[in-house]
Amino acid sequence: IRIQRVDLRRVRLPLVHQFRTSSHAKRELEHILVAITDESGAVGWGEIASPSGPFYSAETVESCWAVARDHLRPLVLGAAWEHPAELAAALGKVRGNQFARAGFDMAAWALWSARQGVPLAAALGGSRARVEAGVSLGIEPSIDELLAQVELRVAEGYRRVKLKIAPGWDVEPVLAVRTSFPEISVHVDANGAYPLAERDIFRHLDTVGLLMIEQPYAPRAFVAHAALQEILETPLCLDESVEDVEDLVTALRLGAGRILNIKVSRMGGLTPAVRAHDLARDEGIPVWCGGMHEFGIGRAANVALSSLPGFTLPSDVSGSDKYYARDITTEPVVCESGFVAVPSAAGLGWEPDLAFLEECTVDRL
Ligand code: OSB
Ligand code: MG
Repeated sequence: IRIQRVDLRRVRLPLVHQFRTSSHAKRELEHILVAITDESGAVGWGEIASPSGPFYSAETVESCWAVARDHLRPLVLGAAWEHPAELAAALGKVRGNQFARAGFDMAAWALWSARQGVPLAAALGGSRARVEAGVSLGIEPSIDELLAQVELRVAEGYRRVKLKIAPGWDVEPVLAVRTSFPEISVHVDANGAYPLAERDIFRHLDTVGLLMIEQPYAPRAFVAHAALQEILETPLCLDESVEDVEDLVTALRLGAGRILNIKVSRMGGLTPAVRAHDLARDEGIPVWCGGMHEFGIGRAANVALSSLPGFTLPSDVSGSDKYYARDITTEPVVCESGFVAVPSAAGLGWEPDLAFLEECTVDRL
């Protein structure tokens, strides 16, 4: 396969509900879409779902745009490949910049699976017909507003909620949700907001019956996570810490967590995400697929990835409507009774809505 054309566009969508994490709040998102066209005219779409600012990882929309334009696009235009893993290896010449690389890797898998005539999920090794979805709830202005959000999502059929926590917004809101909704599974995500000396909050959260505690400390703090895991019953789950498979090897060796959140964006694409899945499965670590508020293209990739056998915990693959009044695909991703159906059509399974994309595109190349 030779890619003859690479189109990049920056696309903006408003969020239906403000989302606040320990680091920042957002009301609209700008992601970069990558469309690659091969010699047969087949097109594959990918999404670079980087946040605007460098608060989740070092990347930003601006850095992704520059790296995509100046480094990844030329690499993709120059490469010949038979399988997406070969293209991913070529993209690996660029260090870091996982979000940017992920968009190209995703586009290659979408194109390749369509050309093979198989659904992306099957191409990746997935076998599930539907994947269990959870929702991620941001920090709300009050506990009552948080409880209202949980109630809404439970009424929609979700049975697992993840609550964002931060110093000053942790034990109290988590206990309130736990006691008001005893039947759902709850997990918390600190996005690395706690100082390494903080133990008491986590000892307290350890008594609440949480599914997991996600990324309590800073990304590079593998040793601190291992020390915390030793004193807790609740599994720790790494997110930001694991940017490549070698980080996972480090985490496993140290015992820095018992669950892994795999994100296509954070790992640099579907190719490394599948590798991380395989390694975690061999080591007996349950995994789930994390999200970055993806638009329909990235969301479709998350659904496909979540169909792999090691994804035994609910993933952050909520329906498009959780975030967007209208998604960029002709059909939205739909969650029913807590599950998203895995498409059986060849390729990504969702098509971009080209007319609507024109309306939300703010820049292109
Ligand atoms: O830590 O999982 C995270 C969104 C932005 C940055 C970090 C995270 C998130 C989410 C979104 O929790 C989950 C989703 O896409 O549904
Ligand atoms: Mg997280």
